[in-house]
Amino acid sequence: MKQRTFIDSVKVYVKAGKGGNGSYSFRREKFIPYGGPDGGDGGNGGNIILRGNRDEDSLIRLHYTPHQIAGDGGKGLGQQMHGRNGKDLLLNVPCGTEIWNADTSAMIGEILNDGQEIVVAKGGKGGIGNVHFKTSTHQAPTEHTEGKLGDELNIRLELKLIADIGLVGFPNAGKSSILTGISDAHPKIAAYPFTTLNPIIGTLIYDDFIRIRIADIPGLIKGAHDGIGLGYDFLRHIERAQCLVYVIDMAGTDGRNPVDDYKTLKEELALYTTNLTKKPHLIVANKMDVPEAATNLKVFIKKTRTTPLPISAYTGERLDELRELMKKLINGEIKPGPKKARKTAKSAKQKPKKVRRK
Ligand SMILES: Nc1nc2c(ncn2[C@@H]2O[C@H](COP(=O)(O)OP(=O)(O)OP(=O)(O)O)[C@@H](O)[C@H]2O)c(=O)[nH]1
Ligand SMILES: [Mg+2]
Repeated sequence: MKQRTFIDSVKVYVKAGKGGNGSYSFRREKFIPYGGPDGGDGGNGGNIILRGNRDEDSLIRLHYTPHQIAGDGGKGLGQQMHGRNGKDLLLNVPCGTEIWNADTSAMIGEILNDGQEIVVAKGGKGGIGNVHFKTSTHQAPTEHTEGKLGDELNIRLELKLIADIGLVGFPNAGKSSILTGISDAHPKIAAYPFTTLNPIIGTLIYDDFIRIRIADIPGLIKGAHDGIGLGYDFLRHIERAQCLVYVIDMAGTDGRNPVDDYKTLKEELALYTTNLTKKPHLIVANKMDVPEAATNLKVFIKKTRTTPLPISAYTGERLDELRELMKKLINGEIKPGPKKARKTAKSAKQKPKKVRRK
């Protein structure tokens, strides 16, 4: 199946409706001479409103319709009739959309929840009809006001998908296979790098109805922070994730070295604008069904002084354990960091540095 283009940044011109003009008219009826003013007010212009919708997962709709114009308010009429209000324009966007004023670069707001609404352009107020200008000394006013113009601006929308946990790793490490194995998502899986081109969100639902959203993003490679490969741009989608899961291909497919992969991955995450290695994380050793993986894992543990969870997305081995660990990770029950760092900190506490005597 062809993957749909993923759009995570769009510029949209928005124009709210103009207010309708106030009317000027006089009551004319048989047997009622000097009926007086009866011009009604104009209707208000329609607003442009962005609304969070959990079923949307990209900004593609707005990418193809970058001009959005709300309805104008109707003009006021005689017999004190109020003009109709212009129709609001509701635009559905995914949760996690930031809204910026593209003309001034100021932030307008952020849609985080399903159903949350933000008015990005306010419709103009309707004008006032001549009925309101009547006073005891001014019985036949012709004054009335025109409707005001609505807001008109360019906005820029930036999508940062909201997930609790982000899966990071080299291409082909098996991130999408893991997501498929543990959640309801069905990302594309294949034996070539950069199979995943767009971030994909899967939801883990536990027996106690706790839900955890997991993001699978395109694989990272060395030099990603310099724009090499695909994945770096997509790190912004896991910038807001609470925790990360590092996925390491322990089989060393295509002559890869798991220890080097781990080090490079950490370097690339550290070079991101907000150092992503600071997030609580879990290391997963995938492809343990492959015979060489066991030896590689031993070397990996020794060299990196970490305790990865050995799994196989292919056979499903220990995926249940991974699900439980993910829950613990989110609940802050897992203390991250390599063993070495913790050990050094501990030993530093126990053995104070000796001061050399002269
Ligand atoms: N033997 C074995 N193969 C696996 C395992 N997990 C994934 N694979 C295979 O590895 C290849 C890559 O898997 P993907 O899940 O697409 O990897 P990915 O990390 O999402 O890759 P990108 O989207 O390209 O970054 C596929 O051919 C999978 O069948 C595993 O546990 N064991
Ligand atoms: Mg993938």
